[in-house]
Order: sequence, then C-alpha cells, then structure tokens
Amino acid sequence: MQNGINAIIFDLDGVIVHTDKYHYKAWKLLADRLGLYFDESVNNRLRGVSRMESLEIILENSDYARLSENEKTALADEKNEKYKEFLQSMTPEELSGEVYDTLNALRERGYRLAIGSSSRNARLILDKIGLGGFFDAISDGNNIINSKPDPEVFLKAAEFLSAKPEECAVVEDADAGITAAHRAGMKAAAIGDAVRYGNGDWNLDNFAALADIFK
Ligand code: B16
Ligand code: MG
Repeated sequence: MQNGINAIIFDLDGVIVHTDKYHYKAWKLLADRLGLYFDESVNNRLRGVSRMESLEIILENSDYARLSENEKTALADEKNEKYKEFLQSMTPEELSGEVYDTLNALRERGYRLAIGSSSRNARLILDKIGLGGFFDAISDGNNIINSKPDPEVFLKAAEFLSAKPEECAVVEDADAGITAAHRAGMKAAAIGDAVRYGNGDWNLDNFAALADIFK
C-alpha cells in the first residue's frame, strides 16, 4: 500500500478506455451540421466536462449560444444518440491487455477499485468492454449535480467505497479531473492529455506505470 492509500478511483473515458474518440466523432458530426468549427483542441477542452457544459463550449461565440434550454437539450440529445450508436459497436477487445492486467494486479495487492466518471453512459461502456461487474463502486454522471472540476464525483466514489478521501488516489486524463481530485483531498495521477499541464502528483507514461506506484 502507498502512504495510507488503499483505494484507487479511475476516470473512465480516456483512462480505462478510449471512448474519447467516439465523443470526438459524435460532436464533430453535430458541429459540422451546424457549420461550427470543431477540432482536437476544442475536443480536449471537453475532457471530464458534462454533456451540457461541453455543448456550451462548442456553441460559444456563435449565434447558437442564444438558443433556449430546450433547443440546447435537443442538440445534446442528437449528439448522445450518435455517441451511443458508436458505443453499441464496442467490444471487450477495446479494453487493452495492459489496462486489464494492471487493474487485476492492483486488486491482488488489496486496493479497492472504483470508477469516477462524468459520463451518464459509464455503465453501458463498462458492460460493453466486459468490466460490468468488475469495480467495487461506480460514481458517474447519474449521481452528481456538479461535474469536474467540482470534487463531487470523487467524493461520491469514496462514499460508495466507505473510504476516506485521504485513502483514495485518482487516475485522470483531464486537467479538470486532477483539480477535482485535489479539491476532494485526494492525490491524483495524470495520464494522457492531463500530463502536459503538470498538475498531477504523479505523471504516467502509460497505464502499467500504476503498478510501480501502488505497490
Ligand atoms: P456523457 P469521463 C466524460 O467522461 C467525458 O470525458 C466528457 O467528454 C463527456 O462530456 C462526459 O463524460 C459526459 O459524457 O455525454 O456520456 O454523459 O472522462 O469523466 O469518464
Ligand atoms: Mg476522462
């Protein structure tokens, strides 16, 4: 065990599995239909951010920003329907052997393992990649009011695990998620896009590096 840490909370999209590419494709279809600019750098700003907040980022500085809440909800639903179509084609092969083996090694060492995701589709994604019953707790977009960088999703995950915040570490690909972990009183390991901001307590070159930190 690492410095009193006995539970690890994993972000889902961009950490456990690369559903971020499906978010990109689904938002791109919507942005193209509306004639709005959208590229990877805009997509990076959506990491860990809720669906409606993501839409606001895509619509900002356009006439669509003044749409009613109902009209915006319809656009978010349009994106989510496309996104779910992409999710339906996912198979357990999208879960890498590296992630699967590392999760199992951490569990064998006695760590409790949870998901802390802003997504309302988290359980569907976990089912599709064969991890439906794997985690000790799942905190996701369905049980929170405020999304990252608010700490709510991670505090809920700790509560579901009956763990204290200081016993938990978070693994995140979003800088907003690293901030959320710190606000929750948890240490945070940055992976992927989050590494370049330098705010993590650890910076991971790859997922397997977790096994060198959490012994
Ligand atoms: P949904 P994470 C987040 O998942 C994504 O990073 C973010 O891009 C997305 O907008 C959010 O979930 C909501 O997803 O539309 O499926 O409810 O990274 O927190 O696991
Ligand atoms: Mg993420």
